[in-house]
Amino acid sequence: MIRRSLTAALAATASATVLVLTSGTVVHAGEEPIAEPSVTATPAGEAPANPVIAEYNGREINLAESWEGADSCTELPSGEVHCYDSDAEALADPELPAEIREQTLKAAAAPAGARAAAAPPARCVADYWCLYMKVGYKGRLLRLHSDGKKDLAEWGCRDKLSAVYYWVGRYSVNYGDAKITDLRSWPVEDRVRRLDPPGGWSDFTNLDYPGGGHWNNKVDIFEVRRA
Ligand SMILES: [Ca+2]
Repeated sequence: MIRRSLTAALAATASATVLVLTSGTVVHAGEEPIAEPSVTATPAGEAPANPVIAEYNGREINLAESWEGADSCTELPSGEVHCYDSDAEALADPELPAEIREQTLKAAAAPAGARAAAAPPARCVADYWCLYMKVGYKGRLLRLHSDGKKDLAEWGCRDKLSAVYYWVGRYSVNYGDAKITDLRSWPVEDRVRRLDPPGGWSDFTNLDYPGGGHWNNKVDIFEVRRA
C-alpha cells in the first residue's frame, strides 16, 4: 500500500519540479525519483522483440504481426495462447480451466433478467480480464489471466484498446485490479489509470484521460495485478 501511494504521488507530480514526499524525503530537480521500475516496452513504430506466438487453427501465428482473422485469443494457465474463430470454440478449449467454463456457461444459461445483471458481455469468460478492441465490448477480444505487465505491442493490441470487462465468477479468486498505461516521451509523464473490478468499462471514449481527452486507442501496457 505504501508503495502504491508513493507511486501515485510521484505520478501526480511533474518530474521537473522538486518533489516533497509525505515522508519528508526531498528529491531535487534533475534527480531520478524512486518509482516502480519502468516498463520495458516496445518503442512506438518498432516490431516487438518478444512477440506473442499463439496457436490458431492448428498453426502458429505471430500476434504482434497479425491475428490472421482470429476473433479472440486467450492466455491459458499453461502460458500458451490460443486463438479462436468463435466464442463456442474459446469456451470449449480443453485447456481452459473447467471451473471457468462452468461459471461462464451458468451465467449464459440464467434467465434473461438475471443474465443482464450477472453475465459478462459477449465472449468474455469468468475470472478473466477481457480486453476489447472496439467500444461496446466489440471487435477483437483478448482474454488475459496471469499476473503482470503485458506490453500490448507484443499482442498486436497497442493503441487499440476500447473497452474492458472483468466479471467475477468465483470470489475466492484474488481478482485484484488492473493498471492501464499510455507511454509518453520525456518530459511528459506516462499516463496511468487503475481499473477496479468487478465490472466493465464499455467505452473508453468516456474514460477521462489526464489533462483532457479520453483513453480510447491509447493503452500501451495492461497490467494485471492479482497480488
Ligand atoms: Ca499509446
